[in-house]
Amino acid sequence: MVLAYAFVGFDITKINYNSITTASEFTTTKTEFAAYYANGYEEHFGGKNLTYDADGRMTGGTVTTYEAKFGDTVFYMEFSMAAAKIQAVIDTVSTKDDMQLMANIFKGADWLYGSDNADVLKGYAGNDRIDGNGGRDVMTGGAGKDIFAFSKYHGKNEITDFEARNSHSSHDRIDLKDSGIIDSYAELKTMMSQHGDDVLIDFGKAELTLDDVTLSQIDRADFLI
Ligand SMILES: [Ca+2]
Ligand SMILES: [Ca+2]
Ligand SMILES: [Ca+2]
Repeated sequence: MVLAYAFVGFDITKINYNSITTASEFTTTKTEFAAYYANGYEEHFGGKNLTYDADGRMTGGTVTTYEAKFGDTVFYMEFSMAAAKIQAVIDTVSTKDDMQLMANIFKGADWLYGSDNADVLKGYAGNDRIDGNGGRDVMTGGAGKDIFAFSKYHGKNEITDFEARNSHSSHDRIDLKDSGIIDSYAELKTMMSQHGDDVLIDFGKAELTLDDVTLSQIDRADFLI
């Protein structure tokens, strides 16, 4: 299970570890591989038994944390991956393998927390819990029965692949238990409308768009209230 937290707007689909090859300074210890950029940005991989070759490339051990910092922490995640696999991704210019790495890291049941700014969060396979928090977030659950948390403190969020129970055997749900907005499905229903291909749930200030979903596909079972 991966725990991922964004503290400032973060786009998980834009991760490109090849940029590490452009960093100006590095830390290469048994427990940390860190890259420091001229502009102040930092990337830290924490781990166990990390080993390196003469060029400072990771060759062995396990990476268990990743932290991006720009002054404060921008993004943090806890996971487990062979350091050599991450190094292989650092070595290539293509971002295709970065996305494959993310799909691999997030293949289980994960928890993803967004910042108060605009985030792009993706759960990939597994039954994930995704909470975008404030800001205009774009969330993708991927395969599996995902739960998207939403409340009046959230911004204008979008779920790109909401799988309603009526149309999918393994379906996603929206958790409104701590929403502070509604306490019945009847009330919720009055806030839902069809906007083109999408269902819009208008909570006033906060808004949730379910892409490519029709109102007829949505029912009480799609929500935790
Ligand atoms: Ca996942
Ligand atoms: Ca957010
Ligand atoms: Ca899903």
